[in-house]
Amino acid sequence: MVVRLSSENSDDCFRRKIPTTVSVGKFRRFSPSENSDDGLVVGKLLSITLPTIDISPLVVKCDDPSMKEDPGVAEVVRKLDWACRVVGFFYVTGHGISENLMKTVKQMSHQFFKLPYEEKLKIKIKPGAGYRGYQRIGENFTNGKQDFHEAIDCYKEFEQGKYGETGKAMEGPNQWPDNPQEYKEVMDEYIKLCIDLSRNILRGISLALGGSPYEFEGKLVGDPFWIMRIIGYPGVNQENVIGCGAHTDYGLLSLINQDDDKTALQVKNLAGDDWISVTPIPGSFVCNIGDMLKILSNGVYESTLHRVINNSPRYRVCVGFFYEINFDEMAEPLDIFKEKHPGNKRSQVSKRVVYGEHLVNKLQATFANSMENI
Ligand SMILES: O=C(O)CCC(=O)C(=O)O
Repeated sequence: MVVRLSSENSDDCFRRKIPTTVSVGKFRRFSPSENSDDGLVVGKLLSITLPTIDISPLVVKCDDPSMKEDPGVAEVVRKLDWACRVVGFFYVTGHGISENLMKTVKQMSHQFFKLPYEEKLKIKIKPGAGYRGYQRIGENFTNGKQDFHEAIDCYKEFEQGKYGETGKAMEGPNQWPDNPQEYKEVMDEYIKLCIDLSRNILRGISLALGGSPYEFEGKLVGDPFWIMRIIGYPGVNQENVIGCGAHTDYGLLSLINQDDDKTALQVKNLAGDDWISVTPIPGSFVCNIGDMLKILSNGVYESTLHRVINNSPRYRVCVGFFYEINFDEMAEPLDIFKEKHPGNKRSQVSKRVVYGEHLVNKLQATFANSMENI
């Protein structure tokens, strides 16, 4: 399971309405003639495809403190700003992770999910294993309803005792199967690259919000937690079986590596009355911002509802990487963004919680839920 806020239980979720001019925050408006080069034609926001952003200039300059001065980086930053304000979802290309590795990760995951059930159960998820491991079909719930998928859940590994009593529930190494061979090695390499990529995209997002490149690397996010879910959605013979119910992601930034030949991920459109299919673009990541980024940015950026319906008769794999804040910190608007965007009040939430506590509570609740229902 992964921590997500649903349309029903989000305490700060809001639905955007678009008139002929698109209101994206209190301080800025895009008219229908603007930004048509971003992969979005604003006048067609009701039926958009998501923007595609080639972030290669940002990747090249990611360790240069004056990256902001680079015209290529400035262009990436402008596109990130647009995508994060208006859609909350975008494709990322030019990210530096090889297409070959992205494919291998999915192929190995297909191989694992094809194994007999008894084999998969050897790495079964359980509280005693830090909630890490294999979760069978129907064990994950979104909005209180069973999702039609199976998964391997992994979390950042940390030393025993590092996060006190709260962290205890999540201690333990990730569980990897012996088959396919070298799965663990490949995934460990992939995770390292996803951590670096998330940090680099967030450098661009930090600039886009008017900060230095490093606002998401300080006290709150200096030791980022992460979650990885390797998800398998069986092919179905009937339409509209919910593989994963509508939710927003809880963390900062999500990187989705999906099968190239099935379209199943859907994003709620701006008017809130339809779903946009996220057609795979080989070699790209689908990137979306989570609720924590909405809070840290003082509500300038938006997390967007999405769901998964695999209408294909074939099995679909998606590897989702979720980059979060520190386990023992509470998400709050950063001072710099409160100063830069004082008019924004959208991130106000009725209750704030330490991230790790929230995660553990959710895991315990979901686990209890699945034991009762299966
Ligand atoms: O399967 C996908 O494409 C996305 C999965 C997802 O939304 C999630 O795990 O939060």
